[in-house]
Amino acid sequence: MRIDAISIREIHLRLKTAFEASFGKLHERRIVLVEVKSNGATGWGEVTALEGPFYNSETTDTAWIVLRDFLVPLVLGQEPQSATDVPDFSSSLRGHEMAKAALENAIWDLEAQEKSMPLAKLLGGARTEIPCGVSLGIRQNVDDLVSTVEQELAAGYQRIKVKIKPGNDLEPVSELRKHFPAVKLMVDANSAYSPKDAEHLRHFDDYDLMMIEQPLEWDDFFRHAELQAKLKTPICLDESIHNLHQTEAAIRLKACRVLNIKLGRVGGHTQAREIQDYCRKNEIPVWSGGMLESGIGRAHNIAMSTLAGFVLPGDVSASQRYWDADIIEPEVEVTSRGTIKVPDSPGIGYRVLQQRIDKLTVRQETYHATSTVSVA
Ligand code: OSB
Ligand code: MG
Repeated sequence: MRIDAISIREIHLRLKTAFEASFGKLHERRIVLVEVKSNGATGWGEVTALEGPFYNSETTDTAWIVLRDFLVPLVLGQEPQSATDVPDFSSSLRGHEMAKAALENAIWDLEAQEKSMPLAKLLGGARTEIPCGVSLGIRQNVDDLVSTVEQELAAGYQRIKVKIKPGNDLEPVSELRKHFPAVKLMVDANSAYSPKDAEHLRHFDDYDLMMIEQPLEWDDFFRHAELQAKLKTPICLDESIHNLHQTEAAIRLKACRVLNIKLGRVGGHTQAREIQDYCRKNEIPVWSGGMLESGIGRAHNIAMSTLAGFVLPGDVSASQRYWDADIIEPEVEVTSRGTIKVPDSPGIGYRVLQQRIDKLTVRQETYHATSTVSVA
């Protein structure tokens, strides 16, 4: 396929309810969408970076610049045999995985459409539905949290993750365990603790948690390994993992026993697929993280979650939990069993609502490949 044109655009989408993590509180998403055209078809990808560099070093605006000034020129006019060739075009660029992922994933969507195949199938996924959990932001009030958990369980979700930070951690967890003794429960610290907190973190061992996600700094495998040796609760790495070789390092150093794969954070489907495969062979359970994505990013997460390594419920949940109205149709819905049915139409499998996206767009730039002139 030839990459004929690439558009980048920024849309604004207001979250139904503000989301608080240890790194801050989010009210509105500024999302960059990437649209790739080839032979009359359009593929879509989403940059999952947040507005500020508080989760990882990328932001909405850095992704815009990296796409415009570096990635688009490297990919425009190329003729990849398959989307797996795309990482090679941008291998000279360090970091900026979320910007790279949006472009690569759009080309995966295109390839799946070209082959009239659901993206999940093109990736090699076998699951026809994926198990789902929810990620709940930090609350000031524990009763609030308990009633939210009640609602999410009633909606069918299979596991509950709560965000924690120092000063708002053991109390909500012990309260939730009291109310929901058998629920699959886990916590996510987003790097809010330091190695000095090891004794404090050991108290989490009393609550039969599935895992504690990213307790320590985003780039510190060594101290996660030291902490894991002191905890019964498995550590799950999120922020630390950007590629396969870091995955290998983390697992061989015993820095974690579970992995959260985020498609944006690891640079796209090609790398995500390799990471989950390595984890499966090394008996490390994997699940799909989320970045408060719109329907386009969510659809890509669903396709990725059909791969064999994704054995645990992910943070991939219904559109309705985030947005008054999503930008795809049908919206992502969750069954009463707490699963999402994997769509079986070609590409990402959801209709992209172009008119609604146009209304939400605050800036857009389109680049066309210069037509090749054959010289006799
Ligand atoms: O650490 O998993 C995280 C949201 C934004 C940034 C980081 C994280 C999260 C979530 C929410 O936990 C996941 C979701 O519901 O999309
Ligand atoms: Mg996390």
